[in-house]
Amino acid sequence: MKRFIVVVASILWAFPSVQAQEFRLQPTPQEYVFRNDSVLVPQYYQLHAGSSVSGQPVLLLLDSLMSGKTSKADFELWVGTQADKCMRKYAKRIPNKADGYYLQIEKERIVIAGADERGAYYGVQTLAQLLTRNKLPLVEITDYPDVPYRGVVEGFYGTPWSHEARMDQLDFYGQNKMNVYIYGPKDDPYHRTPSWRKPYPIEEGERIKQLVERAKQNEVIFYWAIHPGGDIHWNEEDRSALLQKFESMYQLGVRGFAVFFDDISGEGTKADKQVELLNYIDEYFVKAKEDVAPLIMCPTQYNNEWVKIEDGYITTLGEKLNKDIRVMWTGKQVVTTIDKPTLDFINPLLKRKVYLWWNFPVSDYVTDHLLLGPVYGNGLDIKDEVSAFVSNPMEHAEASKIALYGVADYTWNMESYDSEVSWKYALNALMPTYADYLETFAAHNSDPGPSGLKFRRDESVAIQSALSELLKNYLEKGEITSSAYLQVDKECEKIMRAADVLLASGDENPVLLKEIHPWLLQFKLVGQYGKEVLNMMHLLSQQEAFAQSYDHARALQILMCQVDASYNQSAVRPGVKTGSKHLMPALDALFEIAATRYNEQYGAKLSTQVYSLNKEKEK
Ligand code: LTM
Repeated sequence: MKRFIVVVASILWAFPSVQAQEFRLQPTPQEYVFRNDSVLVPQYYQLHAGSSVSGQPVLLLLDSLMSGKTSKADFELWVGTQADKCMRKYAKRIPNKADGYYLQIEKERIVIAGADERGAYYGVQTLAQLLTRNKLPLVEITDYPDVPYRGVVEGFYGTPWSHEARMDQLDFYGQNKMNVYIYGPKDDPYHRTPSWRKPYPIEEGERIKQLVERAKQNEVIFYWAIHPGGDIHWNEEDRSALLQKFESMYQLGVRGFAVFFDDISGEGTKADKQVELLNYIDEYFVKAKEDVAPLIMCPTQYNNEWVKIEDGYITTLGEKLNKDIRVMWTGKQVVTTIDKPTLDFINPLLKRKVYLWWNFPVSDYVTDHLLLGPVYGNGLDIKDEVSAFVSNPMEHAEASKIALYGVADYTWNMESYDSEVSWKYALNALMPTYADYLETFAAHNSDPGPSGLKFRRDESVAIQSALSELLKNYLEKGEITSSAYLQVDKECEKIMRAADVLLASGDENPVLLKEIHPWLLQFKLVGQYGKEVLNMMHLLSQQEAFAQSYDHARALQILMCQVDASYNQSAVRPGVKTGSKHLMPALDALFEIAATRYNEQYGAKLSTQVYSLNKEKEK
């Protein structure tokens, strides 16, 4: 139970500039009390920093946030960890949890006391959020994460993130209190077959150095993963090739290592050989170095459904892998939400708490879709069953932040996690000015569509029942239900408006805009199409007007096919799908019914089938 949670009536008072959205701390702190008072952000302050944080990111961040440091100021800022003498007074208030911190803001002082150095850093990150307001609220926060390691595994197939995207992501992780980034893009040849044995060319090595440095500044552990299983020979030559590669990464500054054996067949899948290699790396590299984080591995059987107890793969890992080696796990299936029974099954077999590799919002198996919906469906009772929780994102780095924001919130404080609330704040964080428009877009771009992996998400939630009511009554009774009709009509207008506003949003978030551009073009057409299909329904008694409406709807179908055939073409699943779970199927069905009725009524021969490029090619 939380010790105290009093808030929040006063928060709006404390932040009079808040209009669109109430102020909220991200991720949601464990315990906080806002007093009904505030203090102006001090122009000058006297800094008292404990020696445990000197020269650390915590002070760099503080410096970047608050100018006016002077020994003469009355306002004091105390920062340190429980290892510092100057923090003794607060010892009882510092949570006894890794990455935890205590933050107190009073009229004449701020105190940031970390359980450890990263905790102090997170205290400063919380202060950074409070500093975005005109005045600082008087507050006391006791905070720590539920899951010890939280973050991202760049582990997808497709175009790896750019260097700039990765640098920016690392800042995002720091701001959202995520402490792990695992580098393992499947299509980096130096990570996987064929070139895992080779060192990076000098320029690429330099970029990795920069990533490591940026990770450090953000208190993120940078892991570099190797994926040798596709062509590894279980001999000394390959073992030393792998160790040499790790050594070359160590020389670049990397202090976290992982070995992935997912998605392979043949020789590389042998459990006893994997164990032998991993234990060797653990003993003669990871532990011998003394400054390297615990080794992580991804097994070949990496989800409950694939476990074959009888072949001994999982039990061999469980029994023979050194205890310190972390084992990744994707859940019940490859792409799925995570529940406690899944973990109750696998943890005893592996004899450790799994290092969760969550395949969301990754879209490499459905590249024609964007996965921009809320993070929901994971158990709120699993914090004690996982050693870490990392999310595998989309190749669209900026768009992935919508989900990553939710993952950061969920893994920090499960009990308080509210997926809808978190999602809305995520949208606001990405596009403060146009958050409502982005929400309209994201609400219709959440579901991956049908795939072999059978993972589905809610989509178009607000309009779902109106769509089915409209369709059912039109199909079965030939009736237009006016409330549902108006709701769908309004939504289509919202869609067109959102698409235009976002397409013209310029400087608001150009990186995001570039990533989602093809889907925005398609989205606008969907809105226009919806409007025209609704017109068709309404105009059935007016032959000429109906025919014009029909022509336009048909033209929009052709334009949508053209967008689908022109953008995102190199992908596994080429094309651009939007609103594909509920909206488009309902609109297409309404189109077909309206056209059929028209033909019956006027003895016409309009095509009643939705235009499709494939059907045209077949002709
Ligand atoms: O999930 C794992 C462990 N491996 C791969 C990922 O690289 C891939 O991104 C996801 C989603 O397609 N599926 C996998 O099997």
